[in-house]
Amino acid sequence: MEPTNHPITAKAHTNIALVKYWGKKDEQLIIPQNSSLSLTLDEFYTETSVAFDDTLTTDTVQFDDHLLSAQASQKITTFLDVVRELAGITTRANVITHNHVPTAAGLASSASGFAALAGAASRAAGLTLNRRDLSRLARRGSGSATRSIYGGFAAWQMGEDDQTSYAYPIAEQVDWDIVAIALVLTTAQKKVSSRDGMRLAVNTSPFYPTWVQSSQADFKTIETAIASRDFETLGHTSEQNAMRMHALTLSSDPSFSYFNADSLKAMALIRELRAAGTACYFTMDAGPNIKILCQGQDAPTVMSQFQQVFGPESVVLTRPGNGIQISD
Ligand code: 2P0
Repeated sequence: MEPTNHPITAKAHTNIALVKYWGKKDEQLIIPQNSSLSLTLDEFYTETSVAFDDTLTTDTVQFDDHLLSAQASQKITTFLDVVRELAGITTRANVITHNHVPTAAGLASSASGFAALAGAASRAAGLTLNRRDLSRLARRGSGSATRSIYGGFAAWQMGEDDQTSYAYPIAEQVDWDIVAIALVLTTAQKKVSSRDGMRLAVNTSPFYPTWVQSSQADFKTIETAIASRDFETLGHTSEQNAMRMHALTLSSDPSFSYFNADSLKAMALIRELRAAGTACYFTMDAGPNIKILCQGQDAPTVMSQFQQVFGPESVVLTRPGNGIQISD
């Protein structure tokens, strides 16, 4: 394979999991214990350029205009090694990456980051991968990146090995008015990484086998709700699934939590809004920020409630986003 003689740029959006990925059965290849399902979001994305260059002796990574140290770019170099092996090359690369997240939202995600890197690096290395193979490659960087190859609703089929663990589209064009409102409650780094948190759950939570079972039931329920545009079932099941994932952190040894006081306050407010008749539901990942799922018609009401409590800059409206785009 011959690397291209010019940089290749890819743009990939982040995604919010409605059925969460939490736990691996192969740490090296990132094969998950359960299938997951997500909605790609338009507002948060990563743009990455990659050029392989014979004159380089090491990979260089520029991240939001800062040059990363060799230590900070280790995960990227390890990922580029996977691409080099696939392409049969040893050439080092220049990587330039920008995360587009509004007002230092602290929502930067390894999902958009490794999806964009997989797209740009594979094409720059001379490979032409179809989207399924691109999702398998993105998976090697970070599990959630597997799903960010596709727009709209996407699923990551857990599979059992490198060939069978990939993402596929469920509905790339979302023709109903569903939105996610991101509540930015803190921009602080999380204390327990997803990677460490999920390993601890697999190894120590007595509830882990039940999680695997119940998440598969949630997957089927949400798949059906998407097909029938049943927003309430989708929202309710997503919220339940998120809380069951967080129950794994509480039941790990040592136990920990991604909640902070504001997360609990936001959840209580969503339950109140719901009791008063607004169909809105929450979900939460490996950090205290909350995402609210609702329909476009209810977004102004929901947003104004949260703007009053947490400040206008903490509330960001996002809609279903597109799949990966790669320059020629
Ligand atoms: C998800 N999360 O499905 C779940 C829900 C966070 C909570 O995937 O170890 O950065 O790189 O595969 O993908 C975040 O974990 O973890 C994640 P690795 P990743 O979106």
